[in-house]
Amino acid sequence: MSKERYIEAKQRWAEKQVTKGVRPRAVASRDRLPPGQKLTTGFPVLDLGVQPEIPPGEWTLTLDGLVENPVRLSWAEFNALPPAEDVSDFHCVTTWSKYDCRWGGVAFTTLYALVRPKPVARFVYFTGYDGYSTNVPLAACLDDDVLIATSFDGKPLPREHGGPARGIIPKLYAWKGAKFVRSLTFLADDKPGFWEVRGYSNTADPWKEERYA
Ligand SMILES: Nc1nc2c(c(=O)[nH]1)N[C@H]1C(S)=C(S)[C@@H](COP(=O)(O)O)O[C@H]1N2
Ligand SMILES: [Mo]
Repeated sequence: MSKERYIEAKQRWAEKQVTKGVRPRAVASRDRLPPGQKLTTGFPVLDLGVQPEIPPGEWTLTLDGLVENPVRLSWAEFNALPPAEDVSDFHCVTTWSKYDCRWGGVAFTTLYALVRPKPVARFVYFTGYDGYSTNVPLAACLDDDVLIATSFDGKPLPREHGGPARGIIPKLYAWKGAKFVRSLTFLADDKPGFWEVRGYSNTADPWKEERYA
């Protein structure tokens, strides 16, 4: 190995350690549990009564709407994008929270750079293969902990938790993370999703207890 390659490798390793170090997530504390939430060690499943089975050969992720470069990615194309991993807490509006969820997949920011949203795009509308939908301000999606996740705890995302791929937006209640995700549409105007039209909060900040509108 040349000296340069060695230094590059060491540098990448050091960067990884820093990445780990900036995410200290050791002990449960009251500061960590949003108001009205209870910690669970299990992983409840919430869906619309259907868990669509999408064979990898048929799975696509469409990114369209107000973007310069709309794309429809196959499973292979999606998985060829730079991988991302993040550990975050998961807060469901039905009052359970789960700490230290290790999600792997592709960072929203990677997809953002790929499709290049037009300046007028301010909202993202996520659709699932089960007909689910949810809406999120684009600004909220640009956090570095927002992923389209395809793995949980280092293993392929189980179907009951939204596999092959789901949205994860840790800073909002979990209904904003579309399971079985099929498309992301960039919009100028907000368009309420499945639960949002049924009285759930549009903004969904667990720290402000924005549960229902
Ligand atoms: N496609 C789809 N995504 C969905 C849902 C759904 O019914 N369909 N439920 C939402 C709700 S209300 C919650 S709390 C989380 C639950 O994720 P989990 O089943 O992995 O715990 O998924 C969200 N994403
Ligand atoms: Mo939920």
